[in-house]
Amino acid sequence: MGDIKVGVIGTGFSAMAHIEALQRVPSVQVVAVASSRLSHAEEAAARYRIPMYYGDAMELIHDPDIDVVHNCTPNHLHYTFNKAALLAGKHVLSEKPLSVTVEESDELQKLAREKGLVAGVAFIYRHYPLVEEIKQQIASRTYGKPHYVLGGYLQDWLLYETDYNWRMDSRLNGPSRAVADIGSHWCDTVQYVLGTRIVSVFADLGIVHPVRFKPKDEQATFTNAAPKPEDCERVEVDTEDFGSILVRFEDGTKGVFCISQVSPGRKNKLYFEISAEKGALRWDQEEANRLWIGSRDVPNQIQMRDASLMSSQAASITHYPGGHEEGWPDALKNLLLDYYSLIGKRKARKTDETSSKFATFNQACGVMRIVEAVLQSHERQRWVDV
Ligand code: NAI
Ligand code: SOE
Repeated sequence: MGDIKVGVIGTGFSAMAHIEALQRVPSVQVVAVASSRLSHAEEAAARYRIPMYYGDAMELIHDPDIDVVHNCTPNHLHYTFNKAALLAGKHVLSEKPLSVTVEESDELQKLAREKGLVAGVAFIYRHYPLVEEIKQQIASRTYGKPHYVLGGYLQDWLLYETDYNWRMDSRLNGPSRAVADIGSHWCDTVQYVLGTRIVSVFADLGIVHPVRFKPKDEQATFTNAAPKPEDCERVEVDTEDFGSILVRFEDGTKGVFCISQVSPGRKNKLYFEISAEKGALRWDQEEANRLWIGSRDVPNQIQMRDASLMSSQAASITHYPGGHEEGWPDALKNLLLDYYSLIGKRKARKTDETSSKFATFNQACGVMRIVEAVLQSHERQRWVDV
């Protein structure tokens, strides 16, 4: 059993993924789970053999046995639970976005720094082996200096007016939906890879369904079947379904990305293509084990994820031989291995903290500033500095 004791708040998609990934990290043990519904926490505890469960997240946060809190709740609860956990002296791994406003995120990153706690955000995509490989190739200038980046993050799960989720309610989600939910991942990943920050944005956002059908029964899902009108209420939606965003980076690189939760056939397509002096590199989350290398003078290449062909940094987060496909759950495992390695060093009072790769509260606060600048740019229809 691991000696770092973890409590997970939430029992939904993200929380279950965290619990499963935590079981792949040698030094930790999940000792408690909390949900707003006690029965959900009890079910999750039984399924994953977790000894404690709570119907109130604050009880988990104040459980003296717990060293680290994972906050896997809807966006509007990130600030409250992250803050309470830091004040209780717990390390925190929060789901993204860090909060729903820049002010809240700023307060959280300051608090984490003051308390000296390990505070990370689950920006998972930087933890894929081939994303790390691209980062290393860019840093070593294998293809020269980058000048242009394009890409996007496309999904289709909110295509129909009958697709509904708490993310449609801006009181629970915050003022930005597609940008904060998936655009935040794109910005974090590309900033990580390029090693430079987005400093200016020009955005054009859109809403396909200003009115959606919300199931009266909270547990119902209409993903595959058309709902009956009597089972729904019509609700107004004021957050974006899609958007196109021009970006400028601090080092002079320019770029563009699109985000959409209403693009048929695109399930979880986070992709980016970096053009540099002597070549281009492209990665697509839906084909995560392939790296496209574009050339002007020789045929283009596809590099498969294979530790023996990659940099030591990328090889170190590759766990299976080439051809044994790794994906989203493996990237989450990598994030946790990285995060808990730092907590382990703290426990052992080792001072070398420089090699951590996970997104800190400070970096996630920077992403919140981009999200806010995007909303302002769309409203004012002009460039906005981050
Ligand atoms: P979900 O709706 O599947 O789960 C939310 C969970 O929060 C539910 O179990 C609910 O019971 C719990 N909850 C709600 N209010 C609570 C309260 N007061 N106390 C305790 N628990 C409470 O939502 P999902 O998809 O898991 O999203 C949760 C968060 O995770 C979001 O912020 C989302 O952005 C993030 N997320 C991040 C991913 C990533 O790639 N890093 C992947 C999926 C989600
Ligand atoms: C829903 O859009 C979602 O689950 C996001 O919340 C995640 O962060 C993303 O990784 C996948 O899609």
